[in-house]
Parts: sequence; structure tokens; C-alpha cells
Amino acid sequence: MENKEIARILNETADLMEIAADDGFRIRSYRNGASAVEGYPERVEAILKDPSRKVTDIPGIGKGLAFVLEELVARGSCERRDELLAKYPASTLDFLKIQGLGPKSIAMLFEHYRVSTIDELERLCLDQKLRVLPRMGAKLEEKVLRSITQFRKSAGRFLLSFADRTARELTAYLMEGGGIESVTPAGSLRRGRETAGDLDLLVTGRGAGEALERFVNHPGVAEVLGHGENKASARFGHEGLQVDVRALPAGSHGAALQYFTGSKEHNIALRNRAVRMGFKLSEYGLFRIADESKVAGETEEGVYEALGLRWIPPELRENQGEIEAAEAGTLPRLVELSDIRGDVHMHTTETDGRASLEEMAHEARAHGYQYIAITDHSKVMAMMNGLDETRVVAFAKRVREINSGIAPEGDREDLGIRVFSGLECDILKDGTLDIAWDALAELDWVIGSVHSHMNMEAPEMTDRLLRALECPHLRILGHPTGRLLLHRDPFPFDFERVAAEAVKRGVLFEINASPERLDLNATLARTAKALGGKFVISTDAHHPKHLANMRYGVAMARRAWLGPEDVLNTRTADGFAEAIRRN
Ligand code: DGT
Ligand code: CA
Ligand code: CA
Ligand code: ZN
Repeated sequence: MENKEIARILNETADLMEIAADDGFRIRSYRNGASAVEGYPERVEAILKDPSRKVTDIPGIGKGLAFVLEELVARGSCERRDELLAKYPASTLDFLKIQGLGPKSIAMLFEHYRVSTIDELERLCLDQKLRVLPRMGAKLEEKVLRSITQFRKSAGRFLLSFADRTARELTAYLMEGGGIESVTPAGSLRRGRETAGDLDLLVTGRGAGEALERFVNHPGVAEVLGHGENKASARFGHEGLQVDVRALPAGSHGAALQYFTGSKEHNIALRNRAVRMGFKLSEYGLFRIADESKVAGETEEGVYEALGLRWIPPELRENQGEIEAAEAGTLPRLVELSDIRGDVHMHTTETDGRASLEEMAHEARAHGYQYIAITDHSKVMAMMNGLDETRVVAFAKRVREINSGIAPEGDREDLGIRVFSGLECDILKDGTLDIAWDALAELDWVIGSVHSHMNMEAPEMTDRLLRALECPHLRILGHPTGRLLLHRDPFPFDFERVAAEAVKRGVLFEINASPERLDLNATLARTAKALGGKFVISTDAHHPKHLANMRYGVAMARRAWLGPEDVLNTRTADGFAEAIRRN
């Protein structure tokens, strides 16, 4: 179990305890434990399993919590959580995911209305019954209704990063069984979609049949949903992600890969094309209708070729013009992870990051990058110790010294990588930037991001962003729509208008590669490109290990049809410096 997941369950348990009005001291110990675990550099599970170590050595973890952690890692829950889940309706955990409803409001709703399902909660809002309760109002009813819609849309979906990690883990496990040629993720994961409904794994090789058996016996399998000759399905892990594993017969690997990669819309269009050409396309191959002879199926390339098409990268297979482009030979050369030469959005211990500039630089070098930009938060983020003007200016000076080889005091080590001095500057409610322009002028790279007052109406948000674009030092809009996948919708604004203005002013668009954000999404990035926009793909890393999230941002860029020329951090350090220089 990852630390993050442990922290999530601890916080969830604390929420349940708050609904039950448990002792405040005990609730706080769970919450403190959650942040201690989440920020801990080592895997807590590994410490628990090592008899020579003690989890109580982690600051914030006492004896009581140590016992809870053991339970969590062993079985995904703990005693108090089980008690509370038995006491309250089954959908209580869902209620906690509804924005605007904290544990106290939920307790009040239980007490006054005995609601037990999300549908009942929706009814209460529609009947305007929340507003009569203390500290609730019409605005909250609206917010809860919006959040219910969002909840239903995201229920049962998982982040791309989670699906990807699970796929890697299962692939390694299945390969160990022997006799396996390949395990390939298909479906939405192969297409790089930001969330996955379930995981589709295709297994080839003479041991493929046994691999199904091996899969359902994996210790992480929570529930076997089906197990036949060619396919096994199961719910996996505490999170309950459904995994479909298919054993493919030799000779039709390509057709099966094509079919199970989807999307459904792409497949339907492709099948219709096949029929028009006198073929029948299925997961078993491409067959001539006239004599049922097999035309293709061994490789994906062969299937597309027989249909008169270039091979189409999976990320484009959404029936959004890719088949026409493949026919005309105009598919773009998409950006690849290996094109990326620098990561230009990251935080350090100066604000809410977990590592120093040097540690981040070191990790970036390990990724083979030529440059990084350090972009800590600005002063309005007081809880995170955001930079004020004085610190911004001092930081810019320090970076100039680093780059010129005069190492700052106490540090004589050459970083071996070019550093750009940056800032993730908050775009305040009125659209002004959080830092004075003359201080911003000292920096190489200013990201403007919205982190607060996100529930404005669209016209106000549009004005706010347009005003931010007036600052001549702003170089890029960071995570431009503010979405948090499965949690928070993008804030509404007139994207085309803001994008057009950004293009006019030479302001770039971020594709934020953080798995919870992936913002811009593919559709908006494609729109921005059509308007002449340029991009940067960056990780917003708060820890060295987050630099590895770059590939999810690249997947998003590929889904937006972007090539390396559209993405400025594919350039050399000099090229990037040139591109971001203000004229
Ligand atoms: P997901 O799981 O919701 O994230 O999305 P997918 O695309 O992975 O969908 P899934 O797992 O239901 O199916 C995997 C692929 O199998 C899908 O992308 C295309 C193919 N497929 C499934 N059902 C159909 C169908 O009814 N018709 C066609 N043509 N293809 C299908
Ligand atoms: Ca799927
Ligand atoms: Ca599936
Ligand atoms: Zn950031």
C-alpha cells in the first residue's frame, strides 16, 4: 500500500469519527498521522514489514496509531473505521466525497433527515430542504447538486497513473509465471486517457492460459468476477479496480490489440470502413467477406495497412479525424517522452515542496534533462510560506550565481544542469498577480496560476484571466482550468477568448502532468493549438519522484495531436531560454 493511500484512509476514518463526534484529540491524532505518513520519504509498508524497524520512529506516529497502520496495511481498514461504517449508511463514504459537505453537515443531515443514499440527498436539495438547517443555504444546495453530478460521472473511475502502476505490477507478476511473450495494456490506458474505468491486459505466449489462473490467484485480487478459457476478470486491490486479462491466440495478436485498444467509436468507424471495402473486422482478424479468407491480424500495422491506412497511434483513436488523416498520410509526428529536455514547473522546500533545489536538479539530471525551472509559490499562499518580493529577487540572484558557476555559500558543487529562475505566481481574485511587476522582471519564467476563488461565474473568471494576461512578465498559464480529476470540475470561463488573447501576447499553455490534474486536457489543448498556441509539459513536482509523471503529460499532449514543435521544453536549454525571453 502506498503512503498516499494509507493517508487517505486515515483521513477518511477521521472524517467518520467527526461524523460520530468522537473525541477531538483522537481525531487529530489520525489527521496528524495522515500528514506524517503522506510526507514520509520511505514506504511505511516497508518499515512495517521490516522487523528491525519501528513505525513509531516516524514523527507523529504513536503506539496507538502504529497498531492502526498495521491493520490498514494488512487488510485495508481498521477497527474504528469498521465500527463506524457498520453504524452509518453504506453510502457515507460517498457523502464525504460531495463538495460542500463536511463531516459536521453530514452528521446534521443524518440526524434531521435520516438520508442514506446520494439519490435521497439529491431529492433533499431539489426540495430545498438543506437551506432550513443551520449554516446551510440555497448556495450550498446548488453546490451539492453540482457535486452530485460530478460524483456520478467519476464514480468507479481511476486515475491514469493508478491504472498504469497496477498494469506494471501485474505485468511483472504475470511474466514471472513463465511462458509469456508479452503482456500489453489495451483499452483507455493504452490510449492515455486521464482516467480508466477498468484495466484491459492482453497476454500472449504458450503460457497465456496459465497466466489467467495465476492472475486470479494473485494475493491482491479482492473478488473474482469471471474466469473462462480466454479471459479472467477480477476486482483488484483495496480500491477495487476491475482488471480484465485476456489470453490471445497466436496469429491474431494484432487484431485483438487493435480491437481491445478501442476506443469504441474508433472501432465502429474502422469496422464500417472495412465493410465498405468488402472486409469483416473483428478481434480475430480482418477477413474478406467474399471467401472468408484472412487478410490481416498478426500485427496492428497489418490491419491498418490492409484498410489503406497508416498505423494510428493509440492516443489518437477517438474518431476525431485520425482515420481521415491516416488515409491522407497527414498524421502528425507526435511528441514523445524522449523529446522532453527539461521540466519547468517544480517546487522546493522554500514553499511546499519536499526537496531542495539541489535535490530536484540531481533528479532532473537522472532523467537526462538539460534544464529545470524552479517555480515556488507566491506570498498569498501564506500557509506554504510563499515567496514575497524580497525573496523573489534574492532567488533570482541566487539562480544567476548558480548558472554562472559561482556557487552560493556552503555549496561548491556544480549542479550540471541549467536552472531557470521561476515562480508560480498566484492570479488573485481580481486578475492582478500576487507579486509586483518589478520583482517579476528579475525572473526568467513566470507561471500564472489560479488557486483560489474558483467558484466564480464564467464572465468574471474570463475577465480575471484576461487581466492576468496583461502582465508583460507572465509567460505561461499554469494548470489553466484548475480541474482535479475525479474531484473538481474545471472552473468555467470562455476558453477560446482567453486562449486567443494568450496567443496574441505570446503566453504559453501548460499541460500540467500531475496525475490529479492533467490540465489542459486534450480537447482544450487541441483547440489552443488550432488558435496558434504553444505549450510546455511540466510536472508541478513537489518531490523528486514526481518528475517521473512527465509521461502522463506527454500522453495528454499526444491525445491533443501535439508534435515536438508545439512543446517548447523539447528545445535545448538555449532554445528554451530564447523562446521564453521577453522582447
Ligand atoms: P474505460 O475502461 O471505460 O476506461 O474505457 P475502455 O476504452 O478501456 O473500454 P472497455 O474496457 O469497455 O473496452 C476496451 C476496448 O474494447 C474498447 O476501447 C473497445 C473495445 N470494445 C469494448 N466493447 C466494444 C463494443 O461494443 N464495440 C466495439 N467496436 N469495441 C468494443
Ligand atoms: Ca478499460
Ligand atoms: Ca474492459
Ligand atoms: Zn505548482
